[in-house]
Amino acid sequence: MSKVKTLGQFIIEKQSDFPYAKGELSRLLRDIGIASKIVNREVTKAGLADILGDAGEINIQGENVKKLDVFANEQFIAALSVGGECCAIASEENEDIIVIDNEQSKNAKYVVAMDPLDGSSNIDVNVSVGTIFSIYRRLSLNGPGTLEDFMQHGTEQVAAGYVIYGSSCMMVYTTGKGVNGFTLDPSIGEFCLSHPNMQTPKMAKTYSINEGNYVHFPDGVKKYIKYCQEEDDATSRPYSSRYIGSGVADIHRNLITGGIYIYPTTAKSPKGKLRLLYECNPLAFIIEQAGGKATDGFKRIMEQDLKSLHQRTPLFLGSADMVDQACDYMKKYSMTEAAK
Ligand code: P6P
Repeated sequence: MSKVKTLGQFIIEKQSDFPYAKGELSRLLRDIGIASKIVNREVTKAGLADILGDAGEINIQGENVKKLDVFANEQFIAALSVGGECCAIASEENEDIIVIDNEQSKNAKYVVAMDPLDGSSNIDVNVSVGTIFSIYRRLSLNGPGTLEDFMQHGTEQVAAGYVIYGSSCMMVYTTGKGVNGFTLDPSIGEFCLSHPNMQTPKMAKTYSINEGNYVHFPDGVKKYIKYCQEEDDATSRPYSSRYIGSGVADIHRNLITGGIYIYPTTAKSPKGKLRLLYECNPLAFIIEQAGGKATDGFKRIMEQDLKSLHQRTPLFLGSADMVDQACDYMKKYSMTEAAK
C-alpha cells in the first residue's frame, strides 16, 4: 500500500475532527488546492515570459497574457465560485468584496479572504512567491455574502493556509488542529503530505526584516536589531539576517527552522505594510498552531479589531521566545506606538 497520502485523502480523513461537518470545508479546501495547481503551472512558466509574451501583450497562441497576480486572482475566484462552498471573497486585488450569488453558492456557509499572489514583484527575478488564504463561517444567515461576514477577529478563522510556489510547490494549512504541509508531486498532479504536524522552534537564530527602513523603525525595533547583532556565545549571537522580500518565503523558512519576521511601522507604512485580514491573521493562525506567536508589537494579531477590508498592521511573527523578546523591547522603548 503506497505511503503517499494526498491532500484529498488527508482532508477526508480529518473531517471526522469536526463531527457536525458535512464536507463543505473539505470541499472548500479541495477547491483552493485545484486553483493552486493551476497557478503553480503558470508561475513556473513565468520565466518564459519573453517567449510567451509579457502581461498586456498577445502571445504566440493569440492569447491575452495577464499579469500573474491578476491571473492568480481570477483562478481562485473561479474555483471558489463554481465550488459552491463560498458565498463571498475578499481579495488583495479587489477594492470591494466579491459576492458569489449563483444558485449553488449564495447560501454557502463560508467566506474566503485571500492574497492571491503575495510578493508577485519577485516573479521576474525567480524568487518564491505565495498565496495566502483565510476561511471564516459567514455571520449573515443566508443569501449573498456581505462585508460584515469578514469583519471578524482572526480567532474566528475556521481554517487558514498558504501555498508557496518555490523550488517545489507546497500547501501549508491549519483547521485549528495543528499545521500540516503538502508538497505537489507533478508526476501525479497531487499535493502529498510531506510535513505532518509542523511545529516551529521556540527559539532560533534568524531574524527577517528590511533593514533599509532602519532609520524610521520604532526605537524598540532598533534596540532589538542591535540585540540580534551583538556578539554573545551564551545566546548564540549574532543571529543571521535572512530577508527574501517575499513574506510567504521568509515565513515558511522561519516556520521550519525557527526565526522571527518583523514588518514594523515605517515612514512609508506608518500603520505597517501587511494587511490584517488576508495576510497577518491567516499567518498568525498557522504560526500559533505550530507553537509560535504573532503580535503587532504589543497585542496578539488575531485579537485585533478589523475595521476595514484592507486594514494594515505591524507584524512580529515566528518563534515564541523571539517574538516575546522583540515585544519586550517594544514595550520598553516604544510604548507610545501602542497608543496610535
Ligand atoms: P519590502 C510583498 O510585497 C510583501 O507584502 C511581503 O510579502 C514582503 O515580506 C514585504 O511586502 C516586502 O516589503 O518593503 O521589504 O519590499
